[in-house]
Amino acid sequence: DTPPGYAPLSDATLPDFLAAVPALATRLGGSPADWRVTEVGDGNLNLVFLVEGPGHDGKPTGLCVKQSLPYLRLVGEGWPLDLNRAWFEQRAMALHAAGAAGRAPALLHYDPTLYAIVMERLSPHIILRRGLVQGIRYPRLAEHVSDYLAGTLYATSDLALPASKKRPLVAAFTANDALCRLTEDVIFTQPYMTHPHNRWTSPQLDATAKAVQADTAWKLAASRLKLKFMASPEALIHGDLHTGSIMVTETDTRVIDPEFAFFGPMGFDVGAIIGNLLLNYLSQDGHGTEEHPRDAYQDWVLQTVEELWTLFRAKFLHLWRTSGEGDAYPAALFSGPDGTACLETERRAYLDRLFTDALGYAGAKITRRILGLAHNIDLEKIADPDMRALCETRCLALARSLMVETGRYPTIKSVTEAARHVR
Ligand code: ADP
Ligand code: SR1
Ligand code: MG
Ligand code: MG
Ligand code: MG
Repeated sequence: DTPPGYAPLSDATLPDFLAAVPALATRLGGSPADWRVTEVGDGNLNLVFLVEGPGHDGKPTGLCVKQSLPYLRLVGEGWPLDLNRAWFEQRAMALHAAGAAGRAPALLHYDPTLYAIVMERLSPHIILRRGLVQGIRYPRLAEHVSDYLAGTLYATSDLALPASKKRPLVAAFTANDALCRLTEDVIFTQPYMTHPHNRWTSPQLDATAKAVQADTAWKLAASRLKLKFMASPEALIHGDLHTGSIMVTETDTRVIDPEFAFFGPMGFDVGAIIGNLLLNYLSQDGHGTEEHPRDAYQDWVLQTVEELWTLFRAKFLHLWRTSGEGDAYPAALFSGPDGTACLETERRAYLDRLFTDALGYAGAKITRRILGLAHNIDLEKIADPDMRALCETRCLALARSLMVETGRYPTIKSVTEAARHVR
């Protein structure tokens, strides 16, 4: 059952929907009959349409319309899913834009009856993961993603927001229960048990998947990370910040798809992107050829991981030093040189804990893409199953170590060195 007035949009009905919103119709230009609609959704959950109109002054203009389906698209109607995820997505887009302006598509309109978001169409951007699989470099990726992470996470945390402003936001996003539970199930639970949703490269990884189910230390680490995910409303996190949620050109970077947003641990977002980049690094041996080796490209991926963390840490610390208005560390308690020094030590310790969290989550995000329900093209596009399984085995070895032996990684350099040497 869907709410009154809701129906999935189609190429045929979309022009009428847009025509009824004057600002959108004006932006597209011409008349609805002139608008070209294509459904491009390649994600796991929703419908996504791109619409192009003649615009003004002969300059064609596009829009992107994203609509919730009443089920999980990847699986089909047999897996119902809360339509309201679109509301959380557009609310997160608006709140995150305040902390990280320009790092996401502009939000243009929200229709609460159709659960449809209208946003800027990104062009000629492509999904980062696709670019990484092709071996394309993005020189500003670390700078832009660290801007997004530091800006969104700091601005929605207790360090920046007075408690009276943050608590109502935490309450509102607590209702994104369906998507939080999806993450809890498919990332932190199912990959570690026998479950019909799971799949892996078989028979090559059969023994590994079985061993994971008997690996108490690994299961404990996954459950501890899950507990932190459930019980740490640190900031409004994106909640699904993998390399398929970032669109890029060589000079621009935009984050899309924050439908999993809720107040959770900051390390989950930071770890998601680091984990996806490490997975991509380890998949490159399956894409390189003698004619087109990927060794230099792999170096660039790891350099990006290092820069991303280093820049994020510096930017987050800078924001905290220069614009803290939260209630947790009242300025009156930390006046004078002693207070200043001890607050700085506190800030650095906070970032050290965040780093540890991020490494654990990076490992969990890698593991789920190899043993769980939803996989990544980085590995899926490796046609030879033996080569794919070799890359996946290395991914799992690194992932387990990041989750179980997190203390072995005091610096981001120690993580990238481990990725280089994992066998
Ligand atoms: P899902 O929630 O189903 O994963 P996404 O938000 O990730 O949906 O979008 C699915 C696809 O639609 C993306 O992979 C991308 O190709 C395209 N897309 C999404 N948003 C935009 C946009 N603003 N501009 C252009 N293409 C977009
Ligand atoms: C059913 S699992 C689908 C996955 O796709 C989304 O993008 C999230 O990563 C989710 O875990
Ligand atoms: Mg997506
Ligand atoms: Mg999504
Ligand atoms: Mg190599």
